This record gives sequence, structure tokens and C-alpha cells, in this order.
Amino acid sequence: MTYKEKQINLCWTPFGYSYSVPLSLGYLKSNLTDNGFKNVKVMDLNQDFWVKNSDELEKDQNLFEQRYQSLLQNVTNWNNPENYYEKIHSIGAVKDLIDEYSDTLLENNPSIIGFCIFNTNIWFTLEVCTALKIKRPDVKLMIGGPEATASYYDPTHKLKEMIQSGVVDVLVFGEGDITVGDVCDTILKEEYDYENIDGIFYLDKEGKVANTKWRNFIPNLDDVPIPDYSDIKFDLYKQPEIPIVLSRGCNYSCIYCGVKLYWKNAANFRKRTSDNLMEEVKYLDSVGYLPRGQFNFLSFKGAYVNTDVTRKAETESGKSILEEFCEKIIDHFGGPYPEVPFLWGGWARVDDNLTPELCKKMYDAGCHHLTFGFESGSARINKEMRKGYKFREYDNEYAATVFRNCMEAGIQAVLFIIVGYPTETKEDFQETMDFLEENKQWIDAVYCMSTFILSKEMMSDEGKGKMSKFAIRSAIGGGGDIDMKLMEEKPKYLAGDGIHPHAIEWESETSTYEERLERLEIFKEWAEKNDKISTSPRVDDWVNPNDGTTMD
Ligand code: B12
Ligand code: SF4
Repeated sequence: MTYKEKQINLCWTPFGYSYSVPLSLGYLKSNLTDNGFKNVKVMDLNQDFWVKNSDELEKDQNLFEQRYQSLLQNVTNWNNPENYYEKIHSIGAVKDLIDEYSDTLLENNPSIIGFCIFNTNIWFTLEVCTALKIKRPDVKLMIGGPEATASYYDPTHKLKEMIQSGVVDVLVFGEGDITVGDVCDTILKEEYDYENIDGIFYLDKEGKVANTKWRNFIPNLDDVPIPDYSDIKFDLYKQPEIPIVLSRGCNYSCIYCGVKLYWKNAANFRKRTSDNLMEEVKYLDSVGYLPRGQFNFLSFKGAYVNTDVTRKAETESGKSILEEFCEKIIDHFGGPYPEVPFLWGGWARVDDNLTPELCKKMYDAGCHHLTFGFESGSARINKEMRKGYKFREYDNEYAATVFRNCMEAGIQAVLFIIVGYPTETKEDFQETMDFLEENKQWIDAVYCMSTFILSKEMMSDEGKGKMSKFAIRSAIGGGGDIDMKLMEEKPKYLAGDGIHPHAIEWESETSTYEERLERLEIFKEWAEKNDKISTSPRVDDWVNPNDGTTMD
């Protein structure tokens, strides 16, 4: 057996949503296969978990459902280790799952097992890794994914401890498409020259946790092979939402947004061409993932779909990539929706490039809804957030026109708002509510899950120096475990350090936590009264499998 024939397993562990398809692993598999690795298997144990428990989950009164489903709604149960151990690990079934899944992962005798971690499955994954190392110490374990990348910024992150203790062999941060091949190569050749591979943490020859430099982002996304889902049985997912990533990174840098952790700065924003995107649509169609006559859903991912705000021609045709892509979809399927055999949704920015003509074309290409980061009806707060409206000052008339264009074309406009952004006054909040009331005919639904959460992303180095001057007097972590008395001796504004991830109960000069909760209540009452609670996408035969959360 050559080293390229050795078995590599790539895995998603519970707990994620039941409809999520493992896009990242599809990317890694196609990259590894392109590099000559012969035996790469994608194993979605998160999906296995939902399938195995589907009978139980359908019984309303079932304790299992109550426990898992409600725990899943609240991400702080999963990304906060104390909550995880207290509320989740204590459920006996979880211990059995760890044992079962570590056995499943070893069944085909792998040499390497790779895990993709998010903030929701990190603690469970680390437990599976520990069980694996006890059962088969010779199998190398590598970890990548968004939470692995986020851990790059935290020197005391638990993941570093796991490398130190020898449970995790390699941690990959940043874009993993090329790194994964390099790591598998060096392990399977038994060379272990980790120091020559960009974008990883590992245990160096002195037994210390070391890292190499951040890997350069792939300049041309069309060079990345499209995801390989050949190990995935789409029909087993509850209402699968198939993601197609239009772009990576974002060309803006809103202060509160976590995107910069993963993609650094706006200069790393890249888009795929419409031809390359069509290749993926055709692949999904050819392997039967887009069944005709049955409701199916694609989710156009990336920062947002209408990224062509520079207004420079992006293509030879002089049109935006989005417009070209829509035209090619309609063309390929022989006419406008319903000839197009799927619906799609995506995130969008409030931008007047969403003209009536473009909206119509998007609708014809299957666009069902757009989810806007509207955030606030206050122009001042939009500025505070550095939303970066480039071509004109933000104003509410401008936003209303964009939503009207969508709704008139038949596309549902779903809005996200932020309640209680730092410096938001009662009057600013009222401006948001006034906007919603005045424009409700152009809005299908509005979504806001909680009051504003100070995140470690927001306070990361990438945001340093740009932070608005809001005085935070104290902050308590989302898990309720850290009490921070920050401000007296610290500078007037915060950046970089001191804030516990996901602090929700903070207090500033313009609001207390209780005041923000009151604002949230006002919003919720309005949303209920006007039937604007986000249950998007609203399709008659669609049952949102994750009631209480939003599909994006
Ligand atoms: C597309 C997307 C999805 C898709 C696909 C997910 C996927 N990655 O496969 C879907 C809809 C399924 C999804 C689901 C979720 N997502 Co999501 N998603 C995104 C989004 C919009 C784009 C990511 C992207 O471009 N992916 C493309 C590939 C190239 O990037 P990638 O997935 O990170 O994978 C690369 C590297 O991380 C690495 N890698 C990944 N896994 C592994 C494994 C190994 C072994 C190695 C070596 C490398 C490696 O290599 C990959 C290729 O370069 C980002 C936000 C953003 N704009 O970036 C959020 C984001 C990644 N999602 C996030 C979250 C939290 C989730 C959910 C938990 C739901 C939720 N609460 O929002 C679920 C988890 C999945 C599940 N089991 O249910 C967070 C992650 C935060 C964190 N620190 O964990 C993000 C950053 C959004 C945010 N700020 O909240 N998501
Ligand atoms: S909020 Fe949206 S536009 Fe702003 S940086 Fe994040 S992804 Fe980009």
C-alpha cells in the first residue's frame, strides 16, 4: 500500500443543525482527491445523530427532544465549557455517544482522522478525540474549521492544551484546502516536518506547542475544486439546505462582525466567477441533489450575495457576477422559476444595486428570500458600526427602497436587527421601531434573538483602534460565569483584551442590560402583533426543522 492509499476520515460530530450539509469536508475531500489521496471518507456523525434519533425526536413529549433541542437553541450551552459539562455531558446518553462514535470512526482502520469544529461542537469533539487516543494512540488526529481558526487568537485556548497533552496532533487554522494535503502528506510519509507547513499548530521537537505562519489566502477561488459530496446521502437530512459559497471573506469590516477572525481584512475578499458557480449547480443537478417537482433549497453563502458594490464591471459582459449567475441558471434549466428546480436564499447588504430589474432576474433564477443585516434605523448607529455605506449616507428611505424592490419582485425581505448596540440610546432604538412600522409592507419578517452580545471577535486585534468610544462599565459572560469590572482604570474604550467572549450583561453609559431587555420586549411585541416573526423561508410545504431559530 502506498502512503496515498492509507485511509483518511473527515468528520463532523454532533451537535449542529439537522439540515446542515458538511460543506467544509466536501471541500477537503475534493482537494485531497485532487492531490492523489485514494481513500478519503467524509463521515457526518451529526447527521447520523439526528437520523438515529428521528423517531424519538418526533414525539412531542419526549424528554430527549426537550433536552437536546432546547440545548441546541442556545449556543452558550455549547461553546462555554462549564455549561457543556454541567448541562450536556451530564446527560448519560452523551457518554455513550462518545464511545459509539469513536468506534465508528475507527471501523475502516484510518491512519488520520480530521475533525471540523464550530463553536457548537468543540467540547464534544475533544471528548471524542480523547476517547480515540485511548483506543488507538497511533491514529493521528487533526482539527480544523471555524472554531479552530478562532482559537488562533487565544493563547490559552483548550485546543492548545490538547496538543500539549498529545491528544490532538495538528490544528489547522485559516483556509484549509491546501494545508490539509500538506499535513496528510507529511504524516502518511512519516516525515512529520510540521514546521514547513503554513497555517498549523503542532508539538515541536522540544515538546512545546508551536505554530507556523498564517497561510496566504488562495488568490483565485476558481482554482479550488468544487465540494465532493459523494459520501453524503442528502435524502437522510431533514430538509437539507445545500450551501454554495459564492465568495470568501468580506469587502467590508463592520466593527461587530466576526468575519475578520476567519478572513482577516477586506483585501482578502474573493469571488468565484459565474461559470465556476454554474459548475457546482450542474454537479448538484447531475448527481440528483436537485430533484425536480419537490421543494429543495440552496443557500447562497459568503458574506452576502450582492457584493458588487464597487460598481466596476466584474465580468466581460459588464454585468455583476450575481446577475450573470442568475442568467446562466435560467438558461441552463430552460426558463425562469419554476423551470429552475430549486429555490434559494442568501444574505444581502442594504444596497441600491438591488434594482427592480436585478430583483426580477433573481426571482426568476429561484431567489426566494434575502436576509438583510439591517441592524438599525438610526443613521448614527449605522456609522458607529462602520457599516461602510459608500455611495451615499445611510438613510431610511434608501433602505426602504431596497426592501420594496425585493418584495415587489416576489422575494421575501427578512431583516436582522441589533437591539442595544453600544451607544444606542432610547431615541436611536425608537428610530428602528419607527422604520419597521412605517415600512412593514416591504418587510416579510424581522429577526432578533437577543440583546447585543459583546463578542471576542469584536474585541479582537483586527478591530483594534477602530473601536468606537463607548464606555463599558462591566460585562458578564454569556455563560454567566465571569464578572468583569473593567472600566475605571482602563481607557475610555475597549479593544483587544479583557472582554470575555459573548458577554451579554454589560453596562454602558447609554444602557443597562435591563434597559436593553425592555427594548427587546418592545420589538418582540411589535413583531408578534404584526406577524413579522422570522420563520423564513415561508414556503407552504416547508417545516422548519429548527423551530425557533432562523434559516439563513
Ligand atoms: C457556509 C457556512 C455554513 C454552511 C456550511 C458549513 C461548513 N463550513 O461546512 C452551513 C449552513 C452548513 C453552516 C452551518 C453552521 N455554521 Co456556518 N457559516 C458559513 C459561512 C457563511 C461561510 C463559511 C465558508 O465560507 N465556508 C467555506 C469553507 C471554505 O470554509 P470553512 O467552512 O471554514 O472550512 C475551511 C477551513 O475552516 C478549514 N477546515 C474546515 N474544517 C476542517 C477540518 C480539518 C480536518 C482541516 C484540516 C481543515 C478544516 O478548511 C476549509 C477549507 O478552506 C460562515 C461565515 C463566513 N462568512 O465566513 C459561517 C460560520 C462558519 N458558521 C458558523 C456557525 C456557528 C455555524 C453553525 C454552528 C450554526 C450557527 N449557529 O450559525 C452551523 C454548524 C454546522 C452544523 N453542523 O450544523 C460560525 C462559526 C463560528 C465558530 N467560531 O465556530 C461562522 C463563522 C458564522 C458566524 N460568525 O457565526 N455554516
Ligand atoms: S456584517 Fe456583513 S457586511 Fe459587515 S463585515 Fe460582516 S459580513 Fe461584511
